[in-house]
Amino acid sequence: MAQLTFYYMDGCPYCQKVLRFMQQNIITLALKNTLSDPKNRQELLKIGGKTQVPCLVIDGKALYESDDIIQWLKRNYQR
Ligand SMILES: N[C@@H](CCC(=O)N[C@@H](CS)C(=O)NCC(=O)O)C(=O)O
Repeated sequence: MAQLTFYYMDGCPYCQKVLRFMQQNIITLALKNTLSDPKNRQELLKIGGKTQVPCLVIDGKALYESDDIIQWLKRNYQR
C-alpha cells in the first residue's frame, strides 16, 4: 500500500473538489493544511518544488493538479 499525504488549504476550490471526491468515495488519507501550518507549506515545497495545492504525495513523490489526483484516486482507491 502506498504512503499517501494530501496537502490542501482552506478556500481553495481545487482542493475542495478533491476533498469532495474523497468524501463521496470514503477515501481517508493523511491531510496537511498548508495555510494553517506553515511547516506543511515548507514541507510541500521541499518535496515537490512548489507550494501549489492540492498535491497528493505518493511514496514521497508529488502529484499536483486536482484532475490528475482524482484520476489517480479513481484508479487506485475508488470502491
Ligand atoms: N490547475 C490546478 C490549480 C491549483 C491552484 O491554482 N491552486 C492554488 C490555490 S486555489 C495555489 O496553490 N496557489 C498558491 C501556490 O501556487 O503556491 C489544479 O487543478 O489543481
